[in-house]
Amino acid sequence: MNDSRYVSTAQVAEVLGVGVTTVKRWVDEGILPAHRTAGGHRKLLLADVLRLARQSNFPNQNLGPLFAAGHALVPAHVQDLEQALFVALERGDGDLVRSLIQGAYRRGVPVDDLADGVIAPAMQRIGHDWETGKIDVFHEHRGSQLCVAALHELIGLVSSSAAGRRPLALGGAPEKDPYVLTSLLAELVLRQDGWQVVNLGPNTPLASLRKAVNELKPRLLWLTVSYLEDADTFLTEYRQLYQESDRLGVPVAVGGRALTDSLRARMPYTTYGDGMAHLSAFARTLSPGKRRPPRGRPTKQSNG
Ligand code: B12
Repeated sequence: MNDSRYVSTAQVAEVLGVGVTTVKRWVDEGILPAHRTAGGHRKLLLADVLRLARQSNFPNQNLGPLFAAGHALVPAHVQDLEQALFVALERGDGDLVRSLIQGAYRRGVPVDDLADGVIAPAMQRIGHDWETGKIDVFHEHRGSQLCVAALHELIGLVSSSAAGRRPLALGGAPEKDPYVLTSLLAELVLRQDGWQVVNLGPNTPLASLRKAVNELKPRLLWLTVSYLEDADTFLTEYRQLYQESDRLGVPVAVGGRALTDSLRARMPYTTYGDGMAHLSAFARTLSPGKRRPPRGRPTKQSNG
């Protein structure tokens, strides 16, 4: 069976513009972990290859051939991709939404760029069309559901096989906050960077998140806040969560549309980000083995 999560050593050599022996050496040295498929062949995970390509930026790399035939229509530029996704979401074309999102990732667009440059702006336009009465609320719900479904499918594709222990990230959105995409994108970005992730998703009571921090002892806690019913209650519960995380040495990354400047001024946190690229950049500082290596020869990933 042809499993699209895997690529062969020959394909990797071709798209990274290096020799097959070089790829085999990386496999032997553990830079690229190898897997046996059901048929007994040695294969590499697409997610590992894309990460290596992003980290090392090989001078002769051309990721085009990694494109499955069905993804040939994915636009090359982020703005065109955003326009195409917006149209597909508003039209309710689930197959196209899936092709665009998966195709873009396969083509080498990192999940953080996909989140900040494609998905968030496309959803913002959908919200605007709803606000101005151009579309009905059902169009907006349908678009959100299709986007969530396509991103769930991406989880398997981005999840790295990096050998050994991977650092754990934990996160979610507070009680009454119904937004799903934000946490899902945080999960994808962190998985892409080689983390293990426990995503508690929307509507998570902060007292329970505090228990989860205690029990799971993550290396990073993220909190995404898109909607707040009562800022004062949130602040009280959030401060307790932060205190506990701080006591355990767990850094806290926060973001989301509901965290206004004035609210943030009253909150302790380790880092705040406007987008998923900021979350990814911060997460990389916590996991030295996963830092983007300087151009040139890639290094073996250390075990977080
Ligand atoms: C989808 C959607 C919904 C869906 C959510 C479905 C779901 N399962 O997720 C549902 C139907 C629940 C919904 C409900 C409502 N919604 Co609504 N919704 C949206 C919409 C269209 C998209 C939101 C989204 O998912 N965006 C995608 C995410 C990924 O983008 P983002 O939020 O910008 O997040 C980025 C950054 O903030 C950052 N970030 C986020 N979290 C984190 C965390 C960390 C650690 C870091 C570093 C960064 C970071 O990175 C992200 C990517 O760049 C927005 C429009 C918009 N402008 O976004 C309206 C919008 C937010 N909704 C709006 C409204 C009015 C409502 C309702 C009140 C409607 C109603 N009358 O019922 C309810 C309120 C529900 C509630 N309790 O909040 C308004 C809010 C207006 C305002 N000023 O507050 C908006 C802006 C639409 C509009 N233009 O009017 N909504």
